[in-house]
Amino acid sequence: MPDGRGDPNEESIRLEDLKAFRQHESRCPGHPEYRWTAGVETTTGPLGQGVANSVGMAIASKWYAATYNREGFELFDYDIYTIASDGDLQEGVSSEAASLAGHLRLDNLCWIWDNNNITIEGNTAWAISEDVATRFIAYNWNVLRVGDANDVDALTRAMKVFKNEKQRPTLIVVDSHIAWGAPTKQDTFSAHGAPLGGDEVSATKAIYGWPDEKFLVPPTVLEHFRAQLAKRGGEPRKAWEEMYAKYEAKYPEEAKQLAHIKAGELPEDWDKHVKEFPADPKGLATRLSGAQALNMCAQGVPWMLGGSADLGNSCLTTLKFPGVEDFMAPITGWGTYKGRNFHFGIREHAMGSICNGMAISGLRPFCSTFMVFSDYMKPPLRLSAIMEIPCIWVFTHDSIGVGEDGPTHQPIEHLAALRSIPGLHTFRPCDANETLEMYKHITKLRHEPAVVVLSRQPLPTLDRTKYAPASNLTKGGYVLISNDGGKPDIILMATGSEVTLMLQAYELLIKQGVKARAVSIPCKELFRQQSEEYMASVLPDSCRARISIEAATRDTWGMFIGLDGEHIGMITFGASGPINVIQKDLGFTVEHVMAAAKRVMDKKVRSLANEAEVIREWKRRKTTFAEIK
Ligand SMILES: Cc1ncc(C[n+]2csc(CCOP(=O)(O)OP(=O)(O)O)c2C)c(N)n1
Ligand SMILES: [Mg+2]
Repeated sequence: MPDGRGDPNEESIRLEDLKAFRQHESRCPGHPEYRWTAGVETTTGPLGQGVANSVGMAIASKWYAATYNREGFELFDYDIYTIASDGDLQEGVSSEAASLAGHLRLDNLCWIWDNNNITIEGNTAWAISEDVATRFIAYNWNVLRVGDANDVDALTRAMKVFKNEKQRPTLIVVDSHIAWGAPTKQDTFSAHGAPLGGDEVSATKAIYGWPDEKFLVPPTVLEHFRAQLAKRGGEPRKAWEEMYAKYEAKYPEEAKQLAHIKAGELPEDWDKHVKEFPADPKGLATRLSGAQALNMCAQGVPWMLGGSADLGNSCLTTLKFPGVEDFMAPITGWGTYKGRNFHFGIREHAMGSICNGMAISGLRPFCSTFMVFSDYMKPPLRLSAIMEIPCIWVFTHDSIGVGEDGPTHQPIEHLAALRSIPGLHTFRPCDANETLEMYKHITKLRHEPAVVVLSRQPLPTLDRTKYAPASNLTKGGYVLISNDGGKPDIILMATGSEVTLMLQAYELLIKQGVKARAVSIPCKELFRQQSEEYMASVLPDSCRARISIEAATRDTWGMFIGLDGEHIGMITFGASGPINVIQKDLGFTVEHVMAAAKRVMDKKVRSLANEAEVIREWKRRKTTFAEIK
């Protein structure tokens, strides 16, 4: 989907842009950037991301073809070509992505490997000795070799073999030389990052038989290029547009969907399956209400699709409404390329990068894993924010509530990490209706990626006749309940599972005659985008006795609680055991909140020295067997 800046008919990169390579605001930045320079299809700075994105793009091509092509109307049959470097193929993410591409039999995918044996430190032989081609054969790829990058005939033959391959993705190993022709710099690692230098450039041009001029484009070259491109692209484009006009007449519903996808819009009645949750003190885990809310939204948006890294049964992100299939190679008999449920396998990193490729292709992908494993997918999370593409990242088992799975599975610092990514909106809803409002909000996003943080344990579905409506979620934070008439003695804040605890403390406080308010902040980033007036109405400056409660590190709570407030959160890793035991052990009890409330109202906030003592105590308790001996 073309989505670059400015006029689509304007030249994407002009000679002046090339001259401003790497300069501020240049269309030729250090690494090409999606939505910055028209024609750049993805942001590929971190090695491995681009090739993994290409698997998502190839998936999208297959999905569009299977979903929208009709007999006599081959609207979609496009292939994806990717130029891969040594570094791309050394990165683990490319192995995960290639493994899945081979498994899915994406015969529309062609990686062209610039096999120049050079990376930044030196020769590739210093760091890698495996037979990459054989590895790709094991991944079920068709592997071809072109022994000389300048052999255009051999390259053309390889491309033809790719076009005829109907079972597997293709890897073309192209042997090449970095800085080819440079008399002293060819095949050296210094040619990767540093300019060759004036003399070396002149000497190289002499070897090429090229005039020694800078930024020279002879008019004949320009004419040839324009004539070729117009001739090659113009006719097929016209034919395609004619076919599309007939398709539109014959299949108006499908054409309407395609128009929506292209414009980044939703179908008019996309939310017709959306239904609020009734109040329920017992409630349900937000991963469960999330499953229902995701299904309600996805049922109305046919191009919302995704899956999990083998945790679909726990994260509950499987689409379950009638007509949904698994995305599989049809030959397996387990699904089709029309499928909307994906099995990414235990390949979190590639799952993220593949979703980015799908989003760039106009689809609305979601994917899920346990929140603690979001670490495995940090690069694509970050890139979705840089590229401003609306991926939906679903992370369940969001805190110490995972109980018996213990500290390795209890995300503590992850909320802080996710919230620290500019442009990424992280949501941690407190009940079923906030979860539903969150999915409604996210479904409408066009350029913002969103993180969905969901609980494993049940949370009460709040009675919204008593508490403020969940639709306030779109403001990021709101007063759930108050008895303070605008002048609170204390403000309590919480997100997700800790909202229940906050409300218990709130009830006790008002019984004691305290003027209090309880604030739910499901999305800090959205909250911070509200007007000053709104922020001040939720968190009035007059009240500095403030408490935040979240079973995670303190991260940015300081900006809401101020110097006089206290955060009830995690300083150490969690522990293994039943959830109620752990919550008590780690201080998530109403008694603890009440004690903190008294401290902040008495202006006797706990000092940092107390935190140091908590850490010392934690270490004492973790004294190892070896040390005891
Ligand atoms: C994930 C990641 N790690 C490290 C880098 C820094 N880096 C940039 S290029 C490169 C390797 C260059 O070798 P190659 O990929 O073979 O490209 P060539 O120099 O042959 O064009 C490295 C390590 C990066 N961009 N991304
Ligand atoms: Mg190289």
